[in-house]
Amino acid sequence: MSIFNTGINLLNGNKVVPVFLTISNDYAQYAAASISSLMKHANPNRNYRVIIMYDRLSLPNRWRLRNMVSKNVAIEFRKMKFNLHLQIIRTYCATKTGTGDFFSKTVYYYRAFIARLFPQYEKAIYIDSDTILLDDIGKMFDIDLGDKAMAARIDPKVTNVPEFKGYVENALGIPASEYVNSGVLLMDLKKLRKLHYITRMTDLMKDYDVSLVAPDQDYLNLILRGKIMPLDDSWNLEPTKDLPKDAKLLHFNLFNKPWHYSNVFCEKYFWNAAKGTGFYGDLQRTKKNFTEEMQKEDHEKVAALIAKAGELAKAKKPIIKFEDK
Ligand SMILES: [Mn+2]
Repeated sequence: MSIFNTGINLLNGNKVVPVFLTISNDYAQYAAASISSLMKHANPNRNYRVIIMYDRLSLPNRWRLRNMVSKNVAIEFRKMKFNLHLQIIRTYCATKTGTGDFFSKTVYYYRAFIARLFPQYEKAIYIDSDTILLDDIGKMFDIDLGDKAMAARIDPKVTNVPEFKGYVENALGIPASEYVNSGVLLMDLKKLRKLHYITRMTDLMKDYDVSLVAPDQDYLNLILRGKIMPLDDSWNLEPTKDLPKDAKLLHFNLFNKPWHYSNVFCEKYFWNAAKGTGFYGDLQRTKKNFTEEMQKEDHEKVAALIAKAGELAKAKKPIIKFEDK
């Protein structure tokens, strides 16, 4: 069977597990490792569709990702086309975030479009490209959301870093114990459509002249407050020395990427997954070419982000007032 046929029979299956990633060329290498780990742990009796939303992803990179397709995991692409919401996001990124800012790239915001752009799905998963699966993602898909619009993990960086905690509680007005990380999401797309999620997000971006610390994640928390179910920690774990036995998904969040640094906790899971892809050589080169100068910049970015959070944490009242209409 040619690769053109593989996956076609998945199109009509109503029990397909849709998993979204949003990338551009510089994410392709580690997104490949994430997808490879998803395939390795996929249930052979189930069908999955990995849907890559992209902007500026070269044809060779799309080919290499497309070639990873397996018997029960289809790989599809959706280029983000111009629309007014995207224009608002681009304007926000160009004017409210610095060039060295982690969130200056519009690709971070594409997850907000999933409900709007894919009306054929009622439920879907989104994962960051800096994740590695250690278990079947279909198990997360099966979690019953009840009356919630989403499931996501309470963000450990916010509960553990005082500047982030102060920022979330004072500037956003959300208790740290409720604030979630947006790197792994189980979404009820019907509910998100009903809430007009993307419109609410871009309305906030237009209406408030503020530069947030983690913009799309902050907006997500503001808009969906009270509508999010806490996802078990095992589905969005930060790398540690000793992983808990029930670990299901690793998230190399924000800093200390294994493709940049040596002796990163849990790096072996990443490199093992990367080996099975056509991007292994690229990843080795990326790591080799990550100079001391770049490490220094990386550390400065981290420090700047924490300092920005610390500054905004001084707010006497929330800087954004989201009204649930
Ligand atoms: Mn991440």
